[in-house]
Amino acid sequence: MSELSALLQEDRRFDPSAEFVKHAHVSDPGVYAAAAADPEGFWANFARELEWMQPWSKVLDWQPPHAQWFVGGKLNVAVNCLDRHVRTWRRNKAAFIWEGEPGDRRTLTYFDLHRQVCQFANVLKGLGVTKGDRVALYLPLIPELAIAMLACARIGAVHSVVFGGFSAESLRDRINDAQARVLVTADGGYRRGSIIPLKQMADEALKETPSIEHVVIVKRGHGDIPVHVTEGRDRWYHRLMDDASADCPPEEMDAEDMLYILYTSGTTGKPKGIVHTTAGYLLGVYATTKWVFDLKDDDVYWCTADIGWVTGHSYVVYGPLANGATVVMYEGAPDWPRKDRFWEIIERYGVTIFYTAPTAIRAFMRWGTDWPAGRNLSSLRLLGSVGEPINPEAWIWYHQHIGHERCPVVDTWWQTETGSILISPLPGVTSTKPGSATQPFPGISVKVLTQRGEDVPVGGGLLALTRPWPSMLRGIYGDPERYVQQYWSRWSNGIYFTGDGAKIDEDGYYWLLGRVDDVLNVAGHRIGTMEVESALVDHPNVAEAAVVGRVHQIKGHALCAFVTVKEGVGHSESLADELKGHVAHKIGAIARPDDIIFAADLPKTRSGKIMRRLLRDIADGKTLGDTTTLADPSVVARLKAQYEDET
Ligand code: 7RM
Repeated sequence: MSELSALLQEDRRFDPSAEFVKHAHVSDPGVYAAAAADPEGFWANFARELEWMQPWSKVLDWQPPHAQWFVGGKLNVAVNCLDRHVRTWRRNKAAFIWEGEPGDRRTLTYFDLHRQVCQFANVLKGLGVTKGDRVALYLPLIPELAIAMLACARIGAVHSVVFGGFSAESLRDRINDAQARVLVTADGGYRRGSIIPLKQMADEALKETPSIEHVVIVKRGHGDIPVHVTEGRDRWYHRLMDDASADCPPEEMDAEDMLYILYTSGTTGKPKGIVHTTAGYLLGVYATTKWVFDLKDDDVYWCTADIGWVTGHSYVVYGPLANGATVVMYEGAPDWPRKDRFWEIIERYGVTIFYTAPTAIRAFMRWGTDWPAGRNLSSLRLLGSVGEPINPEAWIWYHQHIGHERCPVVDTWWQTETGSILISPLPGVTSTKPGSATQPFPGISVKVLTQRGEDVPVGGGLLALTRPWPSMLRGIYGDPERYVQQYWSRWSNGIYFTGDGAKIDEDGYYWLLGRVDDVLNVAGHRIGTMEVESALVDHPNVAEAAVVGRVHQIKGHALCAFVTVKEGVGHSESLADELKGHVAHKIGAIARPDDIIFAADLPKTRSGKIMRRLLRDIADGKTLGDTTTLADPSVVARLKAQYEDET
């Protein structure tokens, strides 16, 4: 692999500065050995920093592949994120500093947030929601989304957030899979100056969601977003809140009670409902937010992710609030109205910790250094990256032009399933190498294995997790078999398969190499090739479709769809556009294919499997490798010639 050798030539190193080390939460490299010698003791010590209603009797009960952490312990996530701080000097500390894309601004203190969470918890109770019920949240990036999540946590309801960029059909499928009783949505949100009509899309979904009894609508717009209110079913958030009491005793939750479900793409057409529970998840996000970001009370912390993704759940809401941090939230796009919107926000609020995705960094690089140079970024002291491998050039650019060579860069590897960061530098300890996520977090056991499960001490293979960790997923909602088969069956029962390729270098540093399954990472978003294929073949003119990722300068991967059409249908530009629109309508704009390539045939093995590897090579313009297992090798040659003609 040529990408691999390029990575291994990356031998620049960046040590933490003496100044940073002096004040860091962790500066002693001994934490690694101590945690490795007694991982359960390590997690138990950290767990004592949380607030418990009843202590646990056993740290870990591991019946592979089912783990229970902090057995017998009772606690409430909202208490840990709010009440605990409200009782201290943090009562009037800013919890959220929010900015809407059109420029509206709001600040909520911990006291404000606590009150509104309690009120909304009472609203949910008033609608009949009780412990264990599912509540679907389809909202823009506004404080009410975090309020609704925490309100669910307070009364023991299970939230399922659906990213506002997903289509009505995607929302419908998630609501039905989770059997949600209540949907909380908004009139709409703002993105690049235009309105996303969430309620209108929700209405479309609600035609086929029999489990939903009530809909709550947050008024986000300024009267500029039309909403249809269905009497008896729909209610305005602000009206319900006006009448709600701010007194809501928290539900005592078992350590293993469900906290939320979040759908993510996998290797089949149907997204998986990843289940996270109370204590282990809270501990994982609490510990990693504190140590990886070196979070202190005077920090102003900004993670740019949308709350609709796991990064937003863990590092906009639960992790930072559990730490009592001040969190910046921004609703919109980085280039609206100008390409320095992020740098303007950092300057305005004095952001000290900034966490974003490589795809954004590569876009900033393309826009040029004048934009960040025109703003005062001197408040920054730490930079983070997440979502996909960061190429060394982007890492160096980020370090130079945003961090002014003063800020450590933490490249954090994790997944929806892992709940919290598992591989990352500790900024006061780790010497970083651009492009490497460096080392497993203390207490985490990682290995690189071959297909057959042999240990790879140095070199490339598949990334595996060899011990359970507190914030691990507890299952796939409603599908226990898929949980076992998807994650725990590649090797021995008890070794978790991440779906990622990785390489360990001579210094024991991990280099993440991207997905090895049918999951693509497009602009930091996880998209299943099968989902896009299903959406394409759903179109009446399409016979077959195969979707692959093509290497893309900014987005990491672009979606490239090879399509065969039905008898009598012609290949045309207008059909290609129609198919792109069809996918966007079915799944959401994030899944809109970049290229549609009409093919006479798709290359298949003799057993009829589409050879995606060959299609990937065609899309990347590589010379083709071995095609001898193909049923008809000429299909590929024709396709390649055609692709080169068309692009
Ligand atoms: C947090 C998140 C998970 C997939 C994962 C990887 C990729 C995430 C990094 C990364 C290289 C990183 N959750 N990934 N972080 N690859 N370096 N620092 O993104 O469930 O949406 O995606 O993302 O392939 O398996 S996710």
